[in-house]
Amino acid sequence: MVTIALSKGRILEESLPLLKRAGIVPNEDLTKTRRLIIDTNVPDVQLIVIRAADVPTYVRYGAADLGIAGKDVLSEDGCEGLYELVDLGIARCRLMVAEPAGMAQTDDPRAWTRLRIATKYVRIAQSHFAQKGIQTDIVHLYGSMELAPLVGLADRIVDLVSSGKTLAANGLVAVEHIMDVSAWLIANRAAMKMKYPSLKPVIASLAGECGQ
Ligand code: PRT
Ligand code: MG
Repeated sequence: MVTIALSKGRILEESLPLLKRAGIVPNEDLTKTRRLIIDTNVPDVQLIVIRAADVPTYVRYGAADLGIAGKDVLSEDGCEGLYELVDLGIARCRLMVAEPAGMAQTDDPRAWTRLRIATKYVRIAQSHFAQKGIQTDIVHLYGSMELAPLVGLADRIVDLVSSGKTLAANGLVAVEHIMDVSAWLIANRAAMKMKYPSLKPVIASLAGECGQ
């Protein structure tokens, strides 16, 4: 059996067409079912649907052989014991530093020395600013980072931006780019050795369908 870990939301929406073109179709409507393990039309391929940030953990422990996760989640995780196999080029966005538009009028990122940042990407933010010699006080949140500067919890945020509409709706502007993000196919290292013959066609068809 080959188990592929996916997460609800954007990754699932954009992975399903990719899986379909690779010949893998779930036996149930994943957006409706409450089931967490879903069989597919391919007898030895099953899907599990979990939280985005949990995908590297399931794959690391071998509970899933393969997984699809955003580069943001993978960088924050560190990916120890995992292979990052293929950039699937889906669920694209950018990890940015953002601040209130009023502050941005006079703020110069080149002059930053100490920042109070709200984010769920604690490791990425710490290493990004440390490399630039900027000290940080990080407020660790699990979501809705855009709210933090509006209520004085932090001055700035590190968060994902795709259309920019969420920032704009909250009076924020992006002032620094940290990384481009897209979803990657990842694999458990031991499974790549022990189960390679059964993983190979799945990896090859997914890689083929994303144009790599
Ligand atoms: O729901 P859960 O808490 O389990 O996890 P999650 O909310 O992170 O899941 P999900 O499905 O929203 O995102 C999973 C993955 O999608 C992320 O890890 C990214 O790799 C990728 N992705 C791509 C995004 C976005 N684009 C994105 N725009 N994830 C989140 N956003 C959010 C962003 O955080 C911000 O709040 O959308 C908002 C900004 O969007 P725009 O279009 O207004 O700029
Ligand atoms: Mg979500």
